[in-house]
Amino acid sequence: MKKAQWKHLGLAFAVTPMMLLAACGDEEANTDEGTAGDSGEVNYGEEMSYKITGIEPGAGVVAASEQATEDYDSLEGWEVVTSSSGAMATALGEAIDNEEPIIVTGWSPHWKFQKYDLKYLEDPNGVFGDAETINTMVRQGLEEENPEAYTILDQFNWEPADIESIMLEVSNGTAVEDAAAAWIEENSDKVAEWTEGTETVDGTEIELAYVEWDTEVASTNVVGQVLEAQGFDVKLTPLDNAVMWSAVAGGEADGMVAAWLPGTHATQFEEYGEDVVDLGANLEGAKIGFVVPSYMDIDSIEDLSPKE
Ligand code: PBE
Repeated sequence: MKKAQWKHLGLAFAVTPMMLLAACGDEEANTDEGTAGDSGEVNYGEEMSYKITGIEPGAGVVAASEQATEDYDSLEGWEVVTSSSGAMATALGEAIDNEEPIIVTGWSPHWKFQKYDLKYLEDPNGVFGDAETINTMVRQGLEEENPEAYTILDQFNWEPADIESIMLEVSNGTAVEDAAAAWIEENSDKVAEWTEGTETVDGTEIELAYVEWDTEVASTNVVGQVLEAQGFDVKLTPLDNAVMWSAVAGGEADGMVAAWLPGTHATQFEEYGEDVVDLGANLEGAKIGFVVPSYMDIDSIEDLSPKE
């Protein structure tokens, strides 16, 4: 179901030098039109006002994107405009409807790859890191004080296809509570592995922190419902990224299933890592980077042009 994101890799190396040559020779044609020169190359930067469509300011992918605008000569003069994950998705949808260029601060798993034909821009400098895991972090003392919840959180583990199916439903208008409940019902075997070896409780409180990113909304709701079915009194608390980490580190929240490592939340892990308990990956194969519609005629961050 997931699109092959690397299918353009080979092509990029062949195309890039040609495009650069073409760009040098066609400067005037490009400035006149603002769109296509004789070579057929498009000045996407100008069309996008040298703006990258970001999400919440606290997100790791935004920090990495800002880093990219500093590291890549091709992004000199570009700006990452922050907003929200929802606003980014809306902007992406509108651009695609109009076949306009857009660069978003993207991540996977995400429903956008199922709904649209998209690609990651290659990142030869490695600013966005490689494949990541999403880890579960809990507060110190949870294992002793709330062993049943600790065990369920520790055993929570699923695949990109699982979370994507929920995210897609939600993006199509289903309430996340309903999408999570339906997934749980259809995946009782998987859920049974998470609760294996635990006993039900009678209203023990458990608070999970999360950020309102599509991925985390889906995962946190699923885990919350599984805990609820085991008898817990569950509270889900949406926070800013840094606050989520500090809440678990300080024990205000019991845990979270939203730690993107090793790259995306490296700063937060460095700051709070010693004060949280890392229960390891709940999902493998996550990734962040610049994402563009496949109709855009570029493959790498280096194919963009600095602001003139
Ligand atoms: N995200 C989704 C988050 C982690 C989960 C990639 C938007 C971030 O960038 O911090």
